[in-house]
Amino acid sequence: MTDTPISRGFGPRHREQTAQGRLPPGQYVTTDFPVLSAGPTPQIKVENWTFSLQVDGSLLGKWSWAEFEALPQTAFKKDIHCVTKWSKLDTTWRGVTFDDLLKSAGVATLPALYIMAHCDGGYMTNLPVADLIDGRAMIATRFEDLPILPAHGGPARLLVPHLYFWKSAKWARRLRFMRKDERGFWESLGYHNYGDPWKEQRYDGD
Ligand SMILES: Nc1nc2c(c(=O)[nH]1)N[C@H]1C(S)=C(S)[C@@H](COP(=O)(O)O)O[C@H]1N2
Ligand SMILES: [Mo]
Repeated sequence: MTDTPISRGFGPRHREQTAQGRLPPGQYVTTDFPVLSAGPTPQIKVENWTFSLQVDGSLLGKWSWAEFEALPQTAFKKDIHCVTKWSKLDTTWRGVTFDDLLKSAGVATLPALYIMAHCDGGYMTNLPVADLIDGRAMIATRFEDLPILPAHGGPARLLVPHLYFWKSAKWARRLRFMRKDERGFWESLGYHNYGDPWKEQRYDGD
């Protein structure tokens, strides 16, 4: 499944032009994949990995690696945009959508409007639940058909491609519903609370 439109007949000659329409203000296209981490890369063994969904200190769902791998898998082909101004076009990922995670946990009614993503290593980022549902986000376990490298967030990272990439939490282990919005790591250090690249919401007040 992909929702990036494919324009037949657009050759390399037109690539620049195509990229421009897909490039949020202030961004440039890169073909390599920079690593941006606020701390060391945790080495996580999938045997010890679990993923959980929480509200008010209680569990809504918890999955082992094997259980997670048995959930419905979805492919994304998306452009990603880092606040440090690089964008990478047409990145391909596979994983479990937030919708399918809710379904698997039997959560029919959303318990709150905000989510905090918690990661190994202590990184956190906050998101409105509305930005995770309706196929807009996944917990990705594969990048370009291979397991995600540890530096890029493997074994599993959040992927919310329509927001600046700091919202795509690497080494994600827990999503916690919050009744009131709280700020994550970068959001507490002056970065924008929401981070829409198309509105260039880089810093607080943008
Ligand atoms: N756990 C964790 N997730 C994180 C970060 C981090 O430091 N720790 N950095 C964020 C930032 S600022 C960006 S731009 C992307 C970078 O992902 P990459 O290293 O795969 O390019 O991860 C985001 N997710
Ligand atoms: Mo970033």
